[in-house]
Amino acid sequence: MLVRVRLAALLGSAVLWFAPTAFAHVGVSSPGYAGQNQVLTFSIGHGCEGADTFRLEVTIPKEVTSLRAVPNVFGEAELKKDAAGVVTSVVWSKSNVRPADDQYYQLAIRIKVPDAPFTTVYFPAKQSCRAADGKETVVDWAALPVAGAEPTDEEGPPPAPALVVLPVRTTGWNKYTVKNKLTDLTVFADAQIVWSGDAAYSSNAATAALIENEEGVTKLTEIAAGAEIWVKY
Ligand SMILES: [Cu+2]
Repeated sequence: MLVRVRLAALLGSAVLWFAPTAFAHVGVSSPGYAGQNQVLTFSIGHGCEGADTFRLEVTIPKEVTSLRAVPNVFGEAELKKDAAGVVTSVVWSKSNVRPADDQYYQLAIRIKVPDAPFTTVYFPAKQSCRAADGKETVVDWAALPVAGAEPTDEEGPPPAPALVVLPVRTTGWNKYTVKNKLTDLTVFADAQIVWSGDAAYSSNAATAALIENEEGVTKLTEIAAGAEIWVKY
């Protein structure tokens, strides 16, 4: 515990470091916080081989039961619903197609984030582009990760936008019980430090070096189901 206090004191003066979220293609702002009303932004990194994007259809997973679309430069969204009135997809489209792919579009929805911490929710998206000569292209951002495989960036099928759900947090220390085993600790990329017993993790290189060099502290690489952890944001 002494060790923990000492490291914590060191962290007190550390500058918060936020991981830039990579939106290479079509992605969603992540993480979400369990049970919270939150605006999710879908970013369209680029069009289709030089052609402007004129339509995006986002499939809404069953876990999301409360949703509103945010109007944007595409206008107001069309909400597709099933027989029970549940929104199954959100469609934005615009009629003015630009002659070049030179815009960065952000399209947003406000949802109640599913109350399921440490899970990932997928929003498959269909991107449609139209070139100056009228040729249309559709890209399906729908691939789900394959267990054990490295996530690919430019190769492989286009990945579905993924929302990582984390427990509600406050600045400072947060105590959680992890329900499912966690092997990817990068969900804590913007935490200063994560403790589980005498093991610690940080995505910050300087803090990670402190962890490595501190006697009696081991490097936390995964978290067992049912473990209690302390996370400092
Ligand atoms: Cu891309």
